[in-house]
Amino acid sequence: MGFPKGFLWGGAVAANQCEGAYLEDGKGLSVPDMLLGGDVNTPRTFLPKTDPEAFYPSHEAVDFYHHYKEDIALFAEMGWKVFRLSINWGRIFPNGDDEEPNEAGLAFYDKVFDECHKHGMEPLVTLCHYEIPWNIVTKYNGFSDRRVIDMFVKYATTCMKRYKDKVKYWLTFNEINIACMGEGGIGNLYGLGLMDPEDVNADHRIPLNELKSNEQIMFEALHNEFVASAKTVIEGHKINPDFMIGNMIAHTTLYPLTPNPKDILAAFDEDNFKNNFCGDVQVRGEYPSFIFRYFKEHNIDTSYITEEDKKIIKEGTVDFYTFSYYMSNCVTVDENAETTAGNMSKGAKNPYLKASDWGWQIDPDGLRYTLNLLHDRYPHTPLMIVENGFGAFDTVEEDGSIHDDYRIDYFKGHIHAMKESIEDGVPLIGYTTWGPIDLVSAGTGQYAKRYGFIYVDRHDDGTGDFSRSKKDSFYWYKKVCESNGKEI
Ligand code: P53
Repeated sequence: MGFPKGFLWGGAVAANQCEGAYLEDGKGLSVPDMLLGGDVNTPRTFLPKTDPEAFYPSHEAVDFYHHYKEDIALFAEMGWKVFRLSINWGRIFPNGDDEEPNEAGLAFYDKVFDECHKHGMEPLVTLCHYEIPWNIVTKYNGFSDRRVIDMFVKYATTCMKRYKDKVKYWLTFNEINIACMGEGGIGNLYGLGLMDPEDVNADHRIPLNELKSNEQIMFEALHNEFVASAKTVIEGHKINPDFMIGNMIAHTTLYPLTPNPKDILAAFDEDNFKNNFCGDVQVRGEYPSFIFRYFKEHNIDTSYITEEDKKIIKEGTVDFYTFSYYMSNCVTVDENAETTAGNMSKGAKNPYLKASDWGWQIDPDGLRYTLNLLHDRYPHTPLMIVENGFGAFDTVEEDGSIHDDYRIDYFKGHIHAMKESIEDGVPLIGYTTWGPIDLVSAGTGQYAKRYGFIYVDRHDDGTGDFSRSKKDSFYWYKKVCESNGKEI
């Protein structure tokens, strides 16, 4: 059977991780602009009073802002059908609460989308990929303030009206469930724009995982994002009924570590909380019953879930379900079990799997399992994998070549798993690999954690000339796209 005709092959980036030009053409500051880099053992730190001496990786990133023509031409050379990117909210509404949008920001994305179409690629746009304007954090405490719902909807509909004939595929919030992934300040700040006033005004570096967080506020803010997302779906369909508007879930697939029924249940509960809760709200249009037990046991007052909001959430369900898949983890009640390395998405170590240098366990079979689980759960909803990839150190040989067979191996396994799922009858419509061009890591802020088919000469000490070159994986993925997945 193989991949269906018209399958959407491509790659995915986020504005804050590739554009740079962080204050150009009227852009306002956003959350990632306040973050310094870390590494596998050292969390990123937050430093709100921008320090001219410090190195903020998002400020220049890989300078896609000035290289987009060259980069899109390289993507097209691989035979892509789709390019997933985010619009940086702060380019359009620099403070988030501005009356009028910033024309220079809108004009930039016009040029980017025109360039995509010139090469026969559909843009797939994420409206908010960890890019909440900084002013919304400091003035409103992010999405905890209900007024931010309408600010987001105004931003989203401004984009949807402007680009209604250029963009068909939209995603509302990147990895909306990141707040449930147990990383304290990271989920709260990246995903929801929440900060304690004391932390906002800090004049010293604070490790991201040490930012203060409060579950009651977190769930209210998440609820406000659900409402903002649903309203965007409703309004978007009025702007263009052909729009496909989706959600986006960070799917870390979870297995019980042992056949101990306690482990089975622990994995089941954690999977519901981390992976299913947000997806259920956005696909089925209502809060799943299991989450109310969690709320009760954690003393969450749910009076913020109003009848009016419930109607909006019911009406604004998504047209397709999209997710990132990088790894699987194990869950156990055994507190002495060995855990995986890395500073994001920790779990118990699976003795059958190898991991990347960042401790992310490599599990292509888990992707077939995940696709089938999701199809069972949401039988009438098309699925799309919008992030999958392998962060690794790359070595540039003397002649400039980069032999990244480890990356090719990773992709081979995962694309094979997709093929298997399609045989199983899963309605998978597309696949965009993460970071097709090297970019700044969200978790660690590193350049050295490279994902690309295209290498960028830019390093964690701030050196490099931003020149682009093709890795071996570039030629390999080109064959995959051009043969519609026949040649893996
Ligand atoms: P980095 C954690 C777990 C799974 C996906 O991640 C995650 C995260 C947060 O780091 O994020 C997504 O760069 C995210 C991208 C990010 C990518 O995964 O830490 O949507 O912005 O770059 C890879 O290696």
